[in-house]
Amino acid sequence: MDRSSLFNRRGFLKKSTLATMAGMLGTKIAFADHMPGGYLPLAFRETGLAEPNPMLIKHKDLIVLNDKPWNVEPPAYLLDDAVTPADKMFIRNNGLIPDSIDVAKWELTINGESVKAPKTYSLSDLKKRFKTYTYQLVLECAGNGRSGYAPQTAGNQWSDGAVSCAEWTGVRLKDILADVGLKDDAIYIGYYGKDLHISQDPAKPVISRGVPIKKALEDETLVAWAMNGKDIPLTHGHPLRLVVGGWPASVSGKWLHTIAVRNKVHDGAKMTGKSYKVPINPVQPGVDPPEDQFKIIESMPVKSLITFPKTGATVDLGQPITLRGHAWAGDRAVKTVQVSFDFGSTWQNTKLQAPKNRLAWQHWTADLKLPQKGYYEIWARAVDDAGVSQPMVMPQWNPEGYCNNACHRIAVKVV
Ligand SMILES: Nc1nc2c(c(=O)[nH]1)N[C@H]1C(S)=C(S)[C@@H](COP(=O)(O)O)O[C@H]1N2
Ligand SMILES: [Mo]
Repeated sequence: MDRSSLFNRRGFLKKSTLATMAGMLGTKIAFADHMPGGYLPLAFRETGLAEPNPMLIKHKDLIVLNDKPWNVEPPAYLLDDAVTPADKMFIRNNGLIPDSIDVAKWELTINGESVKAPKTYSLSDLKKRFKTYTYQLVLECAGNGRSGYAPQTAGNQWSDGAVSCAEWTGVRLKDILADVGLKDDAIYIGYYGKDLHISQDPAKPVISRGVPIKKALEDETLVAWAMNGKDIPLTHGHPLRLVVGGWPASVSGKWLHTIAVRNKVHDGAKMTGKSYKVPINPVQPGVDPPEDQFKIIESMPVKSLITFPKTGATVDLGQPITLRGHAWAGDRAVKTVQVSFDFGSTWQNTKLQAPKNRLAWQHWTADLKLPQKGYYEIWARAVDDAGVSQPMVMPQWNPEGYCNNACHRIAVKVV
């Protein structure tokens, strides 16, 4: 990590760095103006990451794919919790975290061609005027699993960790939109967040995506101010975030300040071109068709993770192990999860729980007895309630490397 981006020319922590640190600590640094030049507070040295890392109070085992902007993922075994805690949650930023956030002055504006009249709410308006709901929602980056595609595609080379299921609290977008009043021609919404383009040019948009009005009006689509019962962490969208479970997490806009209700498909940054799109017709790996032959990714495909044990575990012969993991299927529910330890020749059922609520992930466990000494791969395969299964090795290749829902595997040794 480049220290010069944290310190100003005189060698003191930049105001923006201090604001970020305060956000991470949940409180201001007292006597910050007394800190010596070049000094980095202890709390930001003990993250265990190779370099001091002020953006993240994150588990030391997280893997940094990129620090400009921050893209960070947990290895699969860190996703073992039923509800993903903040310190183990992946980060996908397209730009720079906003510099200064004044929660007292934060507003949400609803505008666009298809509102009867634009309307603006303060955070306390939102909390007072609408009923509050809490849901566990799966947010998976559409690029999760990209590193598994051959030939390799451009973009962050995520393994399997760009997915989370946290508990989000806020108000229903549909209640806000009912209060604003929509015209009959409303077909899409688009969000705008306060993050800065990597060039620091405020005129350049970072990301502004959206969903069809039908998805926007679902009960579980939230405008949220809390995650896991606390203020949303700065990196994950503090103080306000759109949360749309089951779809590419790129539609869940962080640092939310505006939602536009559109009379056409939203055309914000990363809605156009080939971003978050896949070819309408399957292509041969390596073939990149023209733009007009792509469609926008909507519900994410069925997928599962093995979160216990971790790859590299050693088991004594005859000792049973209980595997654990989660499974999810975009807008659908998961019907079954099976596991195999013989490269998919035979499969055994797991115990699969119902989701806490629609669009939450489902937990599964399986008791396994590995029959002889040696190296094993354990594979997990989920099937959704429409009968669609995870592919064993690789799904349909696509030029941007999205939606890789191939079976997750772990390697263990029996000794
Ligand atoms: N404002 C804003 N919202 C954003 C992004 C962003 O860069 N800026 N990234 C999106 C993408 S691509 C993903 S995958 C998720 C990541 O959410 P997380 O960092 O909280 O895990 O946020 C989405 N919302
Ligand atoms: Mo993403």
